[in-house]
Amino acid sequence: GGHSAEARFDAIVIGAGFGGIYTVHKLRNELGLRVRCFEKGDGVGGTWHWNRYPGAMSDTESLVYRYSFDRELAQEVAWNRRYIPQRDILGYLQTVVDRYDLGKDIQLNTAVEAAVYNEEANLWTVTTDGGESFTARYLLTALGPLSAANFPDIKGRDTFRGRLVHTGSWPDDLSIEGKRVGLIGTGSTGTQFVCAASKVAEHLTVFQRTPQYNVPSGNAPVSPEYLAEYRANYDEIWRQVRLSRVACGFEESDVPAMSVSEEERRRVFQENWDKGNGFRFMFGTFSDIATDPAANEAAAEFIRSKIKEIVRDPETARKLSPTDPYAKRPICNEDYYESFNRDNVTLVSIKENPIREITPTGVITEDGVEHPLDVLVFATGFDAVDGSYKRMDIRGRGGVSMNEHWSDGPTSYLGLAVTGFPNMFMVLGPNSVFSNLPPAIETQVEWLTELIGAAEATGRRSVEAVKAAEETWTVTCQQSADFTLFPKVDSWIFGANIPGKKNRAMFYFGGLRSYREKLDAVVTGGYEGFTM
Ligand code: FAD
Ligand code: NA7
Repeated sequence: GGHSAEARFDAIVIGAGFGGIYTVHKLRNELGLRVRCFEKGDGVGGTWHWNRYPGAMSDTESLVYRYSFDRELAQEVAWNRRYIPQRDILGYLQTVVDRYDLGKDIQLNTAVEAAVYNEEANLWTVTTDGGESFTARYLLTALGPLSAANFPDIKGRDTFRGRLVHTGSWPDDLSIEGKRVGLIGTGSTGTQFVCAASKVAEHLTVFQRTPQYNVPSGNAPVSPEYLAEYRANYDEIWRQVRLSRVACGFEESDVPAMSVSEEERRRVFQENWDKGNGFRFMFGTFSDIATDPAANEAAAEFIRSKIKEIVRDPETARKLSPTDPYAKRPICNEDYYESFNRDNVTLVSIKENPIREITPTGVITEDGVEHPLDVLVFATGFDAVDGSYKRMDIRGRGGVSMNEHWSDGPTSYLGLAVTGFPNMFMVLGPNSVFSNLPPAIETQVEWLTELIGAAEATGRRSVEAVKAAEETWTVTCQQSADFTLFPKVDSWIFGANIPGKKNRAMFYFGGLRSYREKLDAVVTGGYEGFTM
């Protein structure tokens, strides 16, 4: 430990998910820097290391839920369904780590507790939970936007004598087969869990606070021809992704919903319902589902009509039907609504009938009913975007802490850098682009690699975001959010899921293409908004 020569690096990377893995590769293998990556988990993979709950999978398609940088790997790897399950995403990321020999520079089982900038030495000092410290000129945080679990302290929570787990740290030894399972939370995670658990649990009780709009994912086997076509059209597919808004690999619509007849609207909704995928339903049907109230209500009404059609019990169908706008990150599943037709699945609306308390043997609701359980699953989401930052002590120039700097909510310049924190760069920091994330991660890591390469080549000691640039980007992101209906509903995208958290934009809603154009313009302008 301490400041010995061997503890000194050119760059320290924190986190070994999609973001951190690629960052280590680029900085070490391309720029030739001495890099050390710290990961608190006992394996690489980030999200896909931690989220091992039954049913865990990506809900953006396999085709684009991967790196694009390695075309040769794309010729070799195969997948057999439209969506990749957790185990296979993890395997894919492990393959990338092995292929580029990154493992030797990734120190697992190591949580970084503090990172402090020393202005005189122009070095970051990082301290770990093992009491070691390391220094580096550059600090790259790839902590993950959805890595800090939200584990609400519901009354009686810690008295439960069965297994109580959060989906974001699912233990390998837990099987729910033949068990009485309770589930709190019906977001993307909870609904995936329902589809899987309903088929194996003896009984599944779903405690739903707010229903969400679900559409079919259209998951199905992919043919060898499909993969061959992917490989043959590789460049074109990824070019389209980078020139699109949500980067999901389909063409976004430019037709406003109200510009066509009601009959045509229903036809388009049905066609996309049949194709499957949440982002496709929101952005591939019409151009303005996320922005125009009438268009949004048309899509919402279509989904509600499907719930009525699918769910046999009218009371259950009513409880499952959202009434607020369709304006959260769109989710999709294999057979979510169908699951409620099973005899072993019960829906409890805890908005109408709240949880009174968790007991050693189950959950008691306000109506006095006791729901006996062997396993209680919290699919209650994450303290998103800045959650993992807040759990660390990060100090920039003058000892100012990141938590102080972000006391009004997290801000950044371009999702990448923060004023007062020189040579610290974030991957998927606050106000990064809202899209399918691997292409956003590649965009940022490639851009940062160029920036660091330029700083190294010209002998710049430090790179820092200018205050005015950070303020302008913050306003740009808020405006981009206000242009949509998303701020009208409470979700993690705005921090509204965490009691006491400031409710504000934490993403740029202008789309990946526009985000990339902005990054290009910053370079063309001589790294406009940065002091070097
Ligand atoms: P992560 O994968 O979260 O990696 C961050 C790593 O940093 C973690 O391993 C964490 O342990 C580590 N870390 C954090 N703090 C510290 C510390 N102080 N010290 C040491 N290590 C630390 N996105 C999509 O685009 N499409 C999807 O379909 C999709 N599905 C998802 C499903 C689930 C269940 C979840 C939770 C997320 C999903 N996401 C999806 C978002 C997903 O998080 C991103 O796509 C992507 O995996 C993020 O990669 P990352 O490297 O930025 O962060
Ligand atoms: P989400 O989308 O934040 O969903 C969390 C769910 O848990 C949601 O239904 C919440 O209801 C519910 N919740 C949260 N706190 C409580 C309490 N205290 N009591 C009852 N219910 C609660 O997280 P996910 O993990 O599903 O998805 C996050 C992202 O990860 C997702 O978009 C993908 O990108 C992967 P609420 O809606 O707040 O009423």
